[in-house]
Amino acid sequence: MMRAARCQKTTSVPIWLMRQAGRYMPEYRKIRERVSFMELCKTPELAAEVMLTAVQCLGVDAAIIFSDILLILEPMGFELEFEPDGGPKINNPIRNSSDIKRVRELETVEPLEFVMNTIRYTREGLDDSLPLIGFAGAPFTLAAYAIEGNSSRNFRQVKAFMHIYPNEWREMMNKFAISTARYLNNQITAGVQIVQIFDSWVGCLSDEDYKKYVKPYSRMLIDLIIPGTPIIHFAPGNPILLTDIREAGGHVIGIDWRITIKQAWEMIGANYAVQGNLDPAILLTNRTLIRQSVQHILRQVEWRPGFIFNLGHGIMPQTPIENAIALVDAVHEFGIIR
Ligand code: 1CP
Repeated sequence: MMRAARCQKTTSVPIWLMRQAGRYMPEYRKIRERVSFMELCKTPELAAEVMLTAVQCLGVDAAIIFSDILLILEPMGFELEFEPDGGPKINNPIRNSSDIKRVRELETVEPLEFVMNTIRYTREGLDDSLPLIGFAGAPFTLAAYAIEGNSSRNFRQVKAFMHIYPNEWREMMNKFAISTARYLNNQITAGVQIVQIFDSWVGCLSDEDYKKYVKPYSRMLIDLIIPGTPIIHFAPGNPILLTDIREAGGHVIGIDWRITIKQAWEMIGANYAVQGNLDPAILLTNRTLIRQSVQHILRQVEWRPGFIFNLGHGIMPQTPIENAIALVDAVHEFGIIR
């Protein structure tokens, strides 16, 4: 996984899955019967156990810390809750220009020390050969939740805000970039080997708006990260943005299923590693179709160095666990590099 992230030759194709620990797993649902999602994130021993169980059950080649991109919003001045169905809710979202004063830069990671402890416990329980991935939300995706207040389909409020209040937008995006860099650097010091930046909803923008309202802050964040740790930049939803996403930074570019790996690599350039890009819906089908889809993706890769197999977005809660295992097994079977 580490060699692939650095575009070096490997003997096999590494695989991990976004949201590999979660509601599709019976062990996870059992733990969630007794603790809320937020409590689980804030109980490092339990959070580590959830991820270690998933890694062991699936046989993946990396662990990601069990946490959430939205937790940083609490110490930055937002009242964050998760609904019983798991959906996030912010009780004091940003709605006008004066609200921006409430956004506090994260000056110390002390309020997020539980994440650092999750890293320590997970690292302790994880096989030495497997890397641990740290993560955070990118400035735009954090801003989307801070302004919309919950999950959104059309992102109308965040888009309207950035067009109407460009100065306040800049101020807020700067705070998200600086705070997130501090958070990720502390994750690195606490023991993660790779970091992934999730810009999960940025695909709702045009390339022009991405360049103007988002790219400078994603770049600022990435430039502030301690050199030497590979960075995965995952910004799905709109393949037109890929050239700009690569320019914003990162060593590995995350790809969704809307574009083939081959097309993506042409846009991004051979010096970058790519991660992706199976449609998570394929995991709702059957073993035969999953195995065919794996072979189809691997054919596109043509054994080039710098490929990490993953889904194009998070695993769906309806996914049968045996299908997720079949995927990992198929990548390990067909991904041997001669
Ligand atoms: O296995 C893992 O990867 C677990 C760690 C993890 C990660 C990396 C969780 C646990 N969340 C995330 C990242 C995350 N959180 C993202 C980026 C990934 C992506 O694009 O899918 C996003 C957008 C969130 C925000 C969030 N938190 C959502 C999405 C809501 C929306 O707008 O659609 C949800 C449902 C949560 C809660 C959450 N986070 C994680 C889990 C397992 C859950 C479900 C909680 C539960 O009901 O138990």
